[in-house]
Amino acid sequence: MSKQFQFKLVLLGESAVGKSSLVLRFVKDQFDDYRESTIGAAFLTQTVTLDDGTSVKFEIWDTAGQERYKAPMYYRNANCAVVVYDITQTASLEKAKSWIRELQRQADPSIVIALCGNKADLAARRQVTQEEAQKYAEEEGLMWGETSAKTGEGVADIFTAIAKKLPLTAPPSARAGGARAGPAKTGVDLNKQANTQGGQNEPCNC
Ligand SMILES: Nc1nc2c(ncn2[C@@H]2O[C@H](COP(=O)(O)OP(=O)(O)O)[C@@H](O)[C@H]2O)c(=O)[nH]1
Ligand SMILES: [Mg+2]
Repeated sequence: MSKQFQFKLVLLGESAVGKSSLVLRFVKDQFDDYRESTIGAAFLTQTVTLDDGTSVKFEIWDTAGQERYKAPMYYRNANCAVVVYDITQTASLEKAKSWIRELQRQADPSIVIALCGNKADLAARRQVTQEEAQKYAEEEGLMWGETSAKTGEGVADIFTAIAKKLPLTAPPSARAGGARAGPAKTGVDLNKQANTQGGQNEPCNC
């Protein structure tokens, strides 16, 4: 049987950079120009299958509005974070950098962080160059990519790159909190891991 892993992924970034749109594109392959802001935290899952057949299931936590004061709750136990900025808004990169500093200080030290420049379809209005963002990401040891939730460009790539970067052979403590589906669907590794963490078989909804 192929290996299956499950990880918690959080999206962070300034409001309106396209976090919810990226999730919608990744999970449902849809885009909506007029979508309403997310109320509360949305929780979705999507699985990426790697070339060797390993499947990586992401539990995706999308934040909305209340990030500022509830952020630690979102990124607690996160295995990976996608920090999003809008390539047409310089200020959104500054905001992304402040999120990254916070994650580097407060999140699990093994967290995999990807910096994501969204709205790549609006290149004519670009304010953040690829060079600037990529240089910053390199200095901080982050993954980096540009995406367009609107066209779909780069979206699957960034999640697949994260899946490849995650410690798929690491000790259980490096992985997500618990198996959501029953034992038959989640794979041996995942269940073993859930048991070692005090029987947390449900994701944290707090
Ligand atoms: N042109 C373009 N617009 C986008 C893209 N991603 C999101 N948007 C638009 O930006 C606005 C904010 O998106 P949303 O996903 O709600 O941002 P969030 O607040 O970060 O979750 C919406 O009007 C989206 O339709 C993109 O890649 N390209
Ligand atoms: Mg949103």
